[in-house]
Amino acid sequence: MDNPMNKRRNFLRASGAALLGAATVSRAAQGAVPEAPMQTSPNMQPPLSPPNGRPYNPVATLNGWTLPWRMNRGWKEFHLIAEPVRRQIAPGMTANLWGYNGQSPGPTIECVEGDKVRIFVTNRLPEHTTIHWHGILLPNGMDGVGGLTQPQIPAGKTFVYEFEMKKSGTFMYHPHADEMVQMAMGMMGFLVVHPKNPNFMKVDRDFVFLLNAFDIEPGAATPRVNTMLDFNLWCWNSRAFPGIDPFVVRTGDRVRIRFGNLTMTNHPVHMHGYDFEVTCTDGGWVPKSARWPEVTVDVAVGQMRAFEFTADVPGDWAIHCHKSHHVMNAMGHGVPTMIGVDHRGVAQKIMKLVPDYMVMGERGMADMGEMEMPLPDNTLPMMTGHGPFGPLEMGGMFTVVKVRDGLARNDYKDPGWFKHPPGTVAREWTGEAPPATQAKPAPAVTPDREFRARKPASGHNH
Ligand SMILES: [Cu+2]
Repeated sequence: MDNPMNKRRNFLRASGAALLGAATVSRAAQGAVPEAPMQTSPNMQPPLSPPNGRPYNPVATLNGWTLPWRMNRGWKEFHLIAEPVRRQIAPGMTANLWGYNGQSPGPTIECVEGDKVRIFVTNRLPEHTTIHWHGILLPNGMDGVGGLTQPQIPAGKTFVYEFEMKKSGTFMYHPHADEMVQMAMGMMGFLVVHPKNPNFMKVDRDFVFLLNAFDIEPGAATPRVNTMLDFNLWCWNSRAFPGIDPFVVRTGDRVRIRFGNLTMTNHPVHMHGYDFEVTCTDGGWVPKSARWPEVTVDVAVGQMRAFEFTADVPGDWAIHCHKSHHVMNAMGHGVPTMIGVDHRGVAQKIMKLVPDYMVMGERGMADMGEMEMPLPDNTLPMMTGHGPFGPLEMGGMFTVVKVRDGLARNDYKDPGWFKHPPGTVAREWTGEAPPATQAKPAPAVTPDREFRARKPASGHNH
């Protein structure tokens, strides 16, 4: 495309790549703001191995990427650009959001305990903003609360944050200015501080994502920003199923999955096939003696959790929020419960008046996963996705942990559906049906003596 915006992006992307290779900065460039790399793809980019500075094991950002930096006289320098972006939520739907460096969420920032970081923030939004570094221990004036610890960053201006990373762990960043609007529009990002010792709590695969939610009217592209509770698109990293990447894992890998919740409600995140332990929160690492096994971890608003497991059973294991309306896309709200309602006759009468009338939900809603319902443009089906055995009937906060034998260490490519060994899939029973047992009449209940004895005589029951 010939639009000047794309030209700028391509230029910056190219210079971002060059930036990576450069361990030092020329004297002339030392005083200048570093280039801001941009990302145009909503797909997961390979983990970014550190080209300089202290070594660490990089994370993989679901449907996201890591922000390159430059080293400048002992400081790790990053450049974030707050700006309007277009984000594909899933194939078939793109939203007008606000984010950083071309995407929502913004790029993951990775650094190491002890690093001195300098983060430039350029504001290309139509209003002021700030960035709060959620969970990071830092000097008060670097905390990013507009009006309280710093002046707001006006539209068009660049501010700089400088602090030392005092401890390792799992953190995030988000505006602390016009918060309801700016978070409803998708402004947030992940921040990982790796331990100084790369062998501390070492894992083979380390995934990160943020839970976020939008309220986008079917057929529209821009979120409503005054919504308090009634969001209709439940996302991981501004993606909804079937747009969320799978967690691709090699059999035997030690795996960590870290997430933060910037929606306005809690999410019980449930993984099938494994039990796991929460090993980190936004407050820090959880000591072994304080962990307990779980298969679901509830993450409250503004919290972060990381859990770990050893991937010793191959398969396609569902992972999702356990609130059933959070594994659905928009359109779910106005549909009445029709289970058990007999439509015969009624449908014919209505069809005389409304030729396209369709009866929905008489036997449950599963038909809707299969049916190609007419939808407005730029709208995701409410229940969708296809697996190797048919429609998945999911949406929103749902994806799959794909555990496979023999993957290469850095292979995060989708391996396709699991091929189950013969005889290991639930199947239809075609033998003789079990004999129908007739329920025996229940024996007459005789109140037992002790109970009668204890019964209060006065009739007071409490
Ligand atoms: Cu949820």
